[in-house]
Amino acid sequence: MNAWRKTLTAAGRPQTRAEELLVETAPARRILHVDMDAFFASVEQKDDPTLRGRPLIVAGSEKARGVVAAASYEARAHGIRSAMPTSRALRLCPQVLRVPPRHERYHSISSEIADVLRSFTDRIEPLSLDESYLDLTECCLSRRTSLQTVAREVKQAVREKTGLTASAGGGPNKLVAKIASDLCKPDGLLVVAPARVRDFLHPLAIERLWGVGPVTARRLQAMGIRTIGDLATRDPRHVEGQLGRLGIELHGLALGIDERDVVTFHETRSISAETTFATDQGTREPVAAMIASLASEVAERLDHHGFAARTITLKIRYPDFTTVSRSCSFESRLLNASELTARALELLGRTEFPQRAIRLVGVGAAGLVDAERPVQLTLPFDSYCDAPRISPSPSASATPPREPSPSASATTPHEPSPSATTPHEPSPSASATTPHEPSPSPSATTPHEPSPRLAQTAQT
Ligand code: TTP
Ligand code: MG
Ligand code: MG
Repeated sequence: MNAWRKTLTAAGRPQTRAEELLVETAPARRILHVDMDAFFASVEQKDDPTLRGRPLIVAGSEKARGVVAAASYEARAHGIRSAMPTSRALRLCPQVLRVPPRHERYHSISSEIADVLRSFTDRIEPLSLDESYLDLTECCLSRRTSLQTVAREVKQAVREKTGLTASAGGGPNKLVAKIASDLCKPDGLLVVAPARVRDFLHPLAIERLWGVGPVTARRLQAMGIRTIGDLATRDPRHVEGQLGRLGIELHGLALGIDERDVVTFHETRSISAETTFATDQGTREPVAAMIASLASEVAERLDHHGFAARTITLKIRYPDFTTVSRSCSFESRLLNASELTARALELLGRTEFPQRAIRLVGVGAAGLVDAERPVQLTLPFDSYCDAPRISPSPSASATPPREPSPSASATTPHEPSPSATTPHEPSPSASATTPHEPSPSPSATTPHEPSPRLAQTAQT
């Protein structure tokens, strides 16, 4: 990360070709997304060899109106998917074997996987039991090794420790890493070099883009936008006119710009303060004053503990008790109350206030780091892939984009992500408890439709 990247990404996206080139040539991060293949089903097949190679679902019983948690790849060949009613899975493949879930076992394997991942880096962000982001920048640079080589080692180490396969996607940011690992499943490895990011993203269906749920996808399609490339070539002002701030964020992502940091588990602690108004507030002044007061309370507590925050969250409750939160992350430190206040007020602009009055407001700081901790340095060595430079394999990038499965919805019984189970509130991911999409940032428990929030500034 360098000063150019900071300036350009703070502006949202490069304005000229020269700026684009500067972003493209800035030293890139090495982000890896690792996701286990058919996780619960694979654990069952590993533990009981008689289940191997057979269509299998881990699911509640049909009689208890259970749903499929995981389907082996053999079962998927029959069209069976996660979140499908068990009864439907049985209709699609009458010979499918059903095993009830054993959550303790999956948790225990998940911690074995975490141990393996920690042997490569401590910059790990767990998203759910079977998937994590790793920031391998320092690991690659200090070992003078390509991301692809380290990714191969990660897969191998996971396999040796657990007997299970993982798919791994690598790239200069989370967006690319996650899409790459989805595309190369099962047991795949796909590393996208920074210079290939746009070639990689642009042919893909718009639903692949972070933050595009079914409702946003329909709105984009109504604008004639079907692929990520279609969105990238649109005038961002037009997209903003249609979708507001979300449109700008999605447009940046379509250009391959995603500065979100890998937020490690211990950094997901947060400090927050909130208050319920005596009467619902529909005007800006009292709300802004309360945000300023809450922000200074949070800043004082940060100071007291010697913390600085990377993520700020604004929580809003409307009179009907619908609660939403909006976040943004920063790689530079937020040190004082006025910065916190200014950012929280910006986030207020991403809520439905003042069209809807506010019952409760809260300000939270998350992604806490030691205020004294030195900023990570970027070393000069910049090799990304093995030589010769590896681009997405034609077979992987040619894979037809998978339509988002019904499991992407927030109502599926997905395992809560570890970060979502931390007792600290609010979650650094923006969440909306309203059942209506789009929320610009879905809940932390739905890693399949993650937040498009972008870092507003980059590290110094
Ligand atoms: P996923 O990683 O989404 O799926 P998967 O590992 O089964 O398959 P893939 O190879 O496509 O990654 O989810 C991990 C586990 O979380 C999954 O094995 C079971 C559980 N889960 C649910 O319980 N309900 C759901 O709706 C989904 C999607 C997953
Ligand atoms: Mg998985
Ligand atoms: Mg997963």
